[in-house]
Amino acid sequence: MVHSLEKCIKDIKNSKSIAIMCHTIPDADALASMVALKKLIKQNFTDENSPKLIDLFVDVDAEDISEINGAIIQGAELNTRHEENYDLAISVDCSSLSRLGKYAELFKNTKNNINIDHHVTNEKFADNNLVFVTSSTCEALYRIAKIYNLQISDEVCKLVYSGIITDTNNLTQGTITVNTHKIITEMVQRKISLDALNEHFFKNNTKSKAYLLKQALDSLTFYAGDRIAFMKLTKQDISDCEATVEDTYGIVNHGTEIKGVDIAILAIKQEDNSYQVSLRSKGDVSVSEIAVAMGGGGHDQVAAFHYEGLLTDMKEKLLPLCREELDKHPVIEKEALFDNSDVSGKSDQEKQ
Ligand SMILES: [Mn+2]
Repeated sequence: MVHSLEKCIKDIKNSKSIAIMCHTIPDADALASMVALKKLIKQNFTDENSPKLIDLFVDVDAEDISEINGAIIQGAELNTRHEENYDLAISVDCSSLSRLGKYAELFKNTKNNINIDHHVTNEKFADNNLVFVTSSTCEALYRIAKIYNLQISDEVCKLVYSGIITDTNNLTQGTITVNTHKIITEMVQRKISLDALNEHFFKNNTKSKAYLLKQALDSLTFYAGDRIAFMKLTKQDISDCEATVEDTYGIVNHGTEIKGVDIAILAIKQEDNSYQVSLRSKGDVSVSEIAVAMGGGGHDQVAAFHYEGLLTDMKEKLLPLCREELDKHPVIEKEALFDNSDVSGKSDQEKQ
């Protein structure tokens, strides 16, 4: 890893033009890692003598980026191609070449390319693949910056923090490690206003998103002895609620918040009648292999796939896979979380 990391840093130093891109239908981690990477490169590898052209690309319509995530890229120019051929292309937060959407071509055709990501299912599609098992791509970038002793500005910290909290549902899921907490400690020590970021990402839902959630909850159905919670939406629902595609993020988590539910599914019918399906799980139940079997990918507890065909056919394939996974993890009675036997009411004298 160190070797390829060194080569990446060298490539970044030596490139005069760089195209940074992330996956289509970008989430906060994808957008924040693009902007953070651009800032890191500008702050550490450029000056008047060695200017660099750094362009950001993401295959998405502007109206499909929510106000909340829009704040991340505000003022950062997107999708303007200033160069025909770039010296270097870097993809962030993207597990496969095809997820770059229409910019996959640009990535593939750039003579040097780097893939920085944290998805365990990453297909290592670049010349140089930096895939870290971390909470988020933002955390991976921060780690790289620390390894190379790069200058990390407060603004970069704010972006990194945003990527971490959004990819871990406010530190409640995903691959959170001691390192994740160390980074947050460093940010608290730097007196970065984390409260404002928490409020922005977690207490800032639009009315449209609330209506969309209502619509999704209306469709809630249970399977496998109530261990699977299934919800569906359509693109029509999204426009009826005046919501955006991004407003659908997080809705699937409401399924796993239900007692006894181990797998939550949200299927969103697209305009072409195909389905974008999100999967969530909790405990030891993993949805990553299920997503792969359905043609997608992701993490143990967070995964997704795209399905061409009818909803009934999709469910006929998906639900048995889920049941198979659930059979590997039978319901066991949960141990008491707290041990209060030492304060059970009887006085110590009585016990003797
Ligand atoms: Mn991510």
